[in-house]
Amino acid sequence: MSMLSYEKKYRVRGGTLVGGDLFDFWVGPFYVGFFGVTTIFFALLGTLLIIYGAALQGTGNIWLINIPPPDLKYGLGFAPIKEGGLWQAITICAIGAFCSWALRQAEIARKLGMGYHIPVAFSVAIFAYVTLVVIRPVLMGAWGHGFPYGIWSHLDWVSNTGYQYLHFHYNPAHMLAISFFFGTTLILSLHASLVLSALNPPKGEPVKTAEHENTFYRDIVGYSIGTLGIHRLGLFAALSAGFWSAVCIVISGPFWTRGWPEWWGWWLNLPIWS
Ligand code: UQ2
Repeated sequence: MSMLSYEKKYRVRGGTLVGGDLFDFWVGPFYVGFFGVTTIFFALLGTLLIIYGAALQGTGNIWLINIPPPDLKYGLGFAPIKEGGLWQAITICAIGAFCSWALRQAEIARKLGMGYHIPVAFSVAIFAYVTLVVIRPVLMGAWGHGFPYGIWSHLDWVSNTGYQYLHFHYNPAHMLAISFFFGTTLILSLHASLVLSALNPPKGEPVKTAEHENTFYRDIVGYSIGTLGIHRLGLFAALSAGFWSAVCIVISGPFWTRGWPEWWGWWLNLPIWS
């Protein structure tokens, strides 16, 4: 543990959001905290419920395990445990674990005197998940609109839901989400390759600096966004991908029920064509 001398200086009390000093300690390298305990609780319970669901289904095949949401007839009520109630309990555990994890990130950030960028970023991923299993099902009036928990089954759900709107690629928010996903991989590859090329020169040559990085991009595209700027751009692009993903699915059903190709009728119906 080469970082231990540095870490010791920052392993300080305080910064907790609830419970004061109660869980303010470490186990080995891990900070515990109140939200470490709640994360373990929800994650463990949720995992056990998934294993129970697999046992009920009668499969140990990891690809085929499927825990479906309740039938639409149960609306927004609780369903019997073997008829979607399990999915509801697992959803509660998942949201409990994800939110606990975000709050633990916030507590650790406070201890270290850092900004809240990490919990904010993770919250956008939680938001995308919650949009799929809570916000959209509530807007459509039934938990049955959530996606099933299973590797194969959730892919079927995505495919079926997409075809329900005829051609999901005509969904403008879906277009934005895809562009941000691809854009994120583009700028991360630009950034990672630039940093590695500067920090891994040929044997015997000195490591290069940010001045070299700036100069490379000024030479090739006439502009360098800078070492801080590239990380701001990366965070913006990644969060935008998650945000527009949530938007593209939440508008499908609650706000647009026909095929997405038809949505573009507004363009064909502009008065400028007549
Ligand atoms: C950069 C810079 C970095 C980088 C990268 C760039 C020194 C180490 C990748 C180059 C990025 C540019 C020009 C923006 C590209 C924008 C889009 C939308 C593709 O200048 O500063 O820091 O990693």
